[in-house]
Amino acid sequence: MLMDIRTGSSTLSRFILAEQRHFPEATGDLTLILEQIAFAAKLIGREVNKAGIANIIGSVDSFNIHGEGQQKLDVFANSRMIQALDHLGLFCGMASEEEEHIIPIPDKYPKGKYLIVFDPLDGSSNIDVNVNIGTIFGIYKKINQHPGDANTADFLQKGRQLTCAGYIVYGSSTMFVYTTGRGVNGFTLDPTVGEFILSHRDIMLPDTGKIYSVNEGNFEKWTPEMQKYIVDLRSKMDKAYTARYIGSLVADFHRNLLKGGVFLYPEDKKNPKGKLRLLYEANPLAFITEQAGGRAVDGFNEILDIQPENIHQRVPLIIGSKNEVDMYMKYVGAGKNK
Ligand code: AHM
Ligand code: MG
Repeated sequence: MLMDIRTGSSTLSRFILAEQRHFPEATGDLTLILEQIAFAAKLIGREVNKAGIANIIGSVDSFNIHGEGQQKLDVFANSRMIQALDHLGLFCGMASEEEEHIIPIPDKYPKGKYLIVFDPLDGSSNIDVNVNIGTIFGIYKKINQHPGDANTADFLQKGRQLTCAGYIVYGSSTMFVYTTGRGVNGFTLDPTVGEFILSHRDIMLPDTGKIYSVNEGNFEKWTPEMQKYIVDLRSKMDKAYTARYIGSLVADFHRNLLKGGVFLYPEDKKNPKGKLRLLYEANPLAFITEQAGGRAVDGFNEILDIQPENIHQRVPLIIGSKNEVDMYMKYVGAGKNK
């Protein structure tokens, strides 16, 4: 799976083009979109890397719609994603975790058949402390038969209908990971040439892993079933589980994708519907997870089968290696009515 980036010399562009040939009906649109996202990621990654020296760290005097203080880099990342994509003539609308309403395509540009949802800078509470953060995106086709701009209803598609999903993690290196439903591949940015190079081909999540990732500070707020699951993971299972929690979903997810394990952000007394967002976070990562052989649930349903009711909907997220997620479902009583 892990390739030497000196010998595995396929660039992201070359790889996408080769993939496109597997879809005879492909127009090249998705290729262009992914290249533009990669370009936005390079710009965001550059700002992330120089955040400490560019006086860009810190809050701006605004709050996003969830009431969280927005960081300057959140604002930067959000606008870079929009600017990279709005002019292509391929989208009829965009939705961002950072914006209350759907983002229209400016009138001066033609409209296309795609919709994109994104979390421009996930894990933003970690910006100030030099910890890994990321960008998450999902791409759909408009299925409702109306011309022109997308409306909110167009975004309320199940994750199962995703055409493409991916994320970028800004870590010790910058990595771009995506799927179009034909497996999951990862690309590492070679900063000396400014290209994403195929470094992780056909990523498969181990069926079981020994990592569990959860904010255990919430223990007292969890349901008894959730508490029992974690207590048993810690003490009674036949192998030694180990806890790893960064507090940046993309980074926690990425580590577990490569090493195996489970990430959990369940419902709790403070967040009765979970904390993470179905459209911007859970669905794209669930698509990647299923493509890599893993599983993602909310405790009752597969994440990808949930019918969204609004674009900023939160959802409990339990995601990762199949065995650990199956085990969670046994503990919380899957199948019972909510
Ligand atoms: P955000 O930074 O896009 O708002 O994402 C929310 C973050 C996730 O990256 C992470 O998994 C989670 O919130 C951590 O929450 P907590 O600090 O409650 O453990
Ligand atoms: Mg996020």
